[in-house]
Amino acid sequence: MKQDLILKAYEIAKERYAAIGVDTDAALEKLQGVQLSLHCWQADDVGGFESAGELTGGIQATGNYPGKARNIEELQADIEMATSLIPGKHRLNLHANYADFRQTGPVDRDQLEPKHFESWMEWAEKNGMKLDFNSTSFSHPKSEDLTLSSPKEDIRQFWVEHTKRCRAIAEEMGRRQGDPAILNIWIHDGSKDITVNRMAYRANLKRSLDEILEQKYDNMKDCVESKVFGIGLESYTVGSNDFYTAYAAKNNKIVTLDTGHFHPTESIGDKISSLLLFTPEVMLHVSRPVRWDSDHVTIINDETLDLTKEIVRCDALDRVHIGLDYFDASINRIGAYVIGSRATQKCLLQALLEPLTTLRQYEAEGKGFERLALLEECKSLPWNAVWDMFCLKNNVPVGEDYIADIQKYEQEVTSKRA
Ligand code: RNT
Ligand code: ZN
Repeated sequence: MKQDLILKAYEIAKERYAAIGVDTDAALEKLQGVQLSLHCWQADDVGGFESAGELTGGIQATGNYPGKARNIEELQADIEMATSLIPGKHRLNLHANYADFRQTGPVDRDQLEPKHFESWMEWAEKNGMKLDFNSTSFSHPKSEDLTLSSPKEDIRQFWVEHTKRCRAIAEEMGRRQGDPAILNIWIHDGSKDITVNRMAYRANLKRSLDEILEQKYDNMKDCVESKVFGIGLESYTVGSNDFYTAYAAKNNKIVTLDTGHFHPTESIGDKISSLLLFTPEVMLHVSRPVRWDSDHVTIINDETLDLTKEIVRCDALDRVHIGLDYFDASINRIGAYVIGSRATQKCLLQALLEPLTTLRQYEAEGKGFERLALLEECKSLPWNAVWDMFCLKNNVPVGEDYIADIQKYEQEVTSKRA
């Protein structure tokens, strides 16, 4: 798109927003400060590079679009490509099953150490990306229906040790990057059919978490992620929303809200203000559930807008970490990264452009019509001109121009992967 057109459109939008008391330059500056935590697992369908084993743990990436990353070099190249098309600076959210064993030789998950992520830390530093981290309880021979909640002491201990080591790795990442790495704990533990031991498994999980979290660290933060069900684990999930909300509130830990992990009409946005009154921060896994926890690519929709508006209305940009978590294997995977990241940023920008002062004044005065009218008008204000300006400023393609870049990368790189 022509630069002078973008600049002209921005000037007009700036004036239009100023008329309702919104400073577009300030919104751009705030958006610039938001770092998304990009999930490393979109480009290889959550496979990781430990072994060629199947994906387990009740999650599934559907589709077989050609070109998925087959090793760490390819994954890194794909992430570099994706981030070159996403405005701003972002973080990378690594999973424990993406360890690099090329220098050290392979070890089992209860033996992982920071050195197994050395090459990732070096790569991240070179690329100006900070890291976050996730323990991996799935896709492993010891990954039974129950892991941290297992009544089998050897299985439970194995996963306790794994998760402790993941915290130590996150601590090292955080120390090196001078900014805490966030360690997310999601386990699939649950039961396909009716269980008569709900309490026992939850008590085991509580005990495991207490053991795991005993060691205090300064350069990492812990968060726990609930869900409703997994595939093949439909009747019971040990780490439910109630379980982790209570655990986090009591232990001053962070809750991860995955937008696919709730009942279909539940508002994830509505949870932010409640959590932030009782827990230090919130981690998000932004995704797009379609009929179930399907992990479709995030787009601009009511749910994502509702979520980003709540973050801004709670004045909580510095307490909410925005991670992405979708994995679509049916379309170009790098394109999926770019669509979902840019959509999340576009939703945030719309949130930052709300005339909150006026809206709140209306509300205080009991002016319900005026509040609804202004909310409605905001939907068609020229936020897209501000977005184009953001892309221009960040030297990334404006509008649909990135489609061609992804097609070119597909032609030259990913289509050549057998
Ligand atoms: C699964 C959870 C979890 C995973 C990643 C790969 O339902 O959302 O966050 O997607 O650990
Ligand atoms: Zn998630």
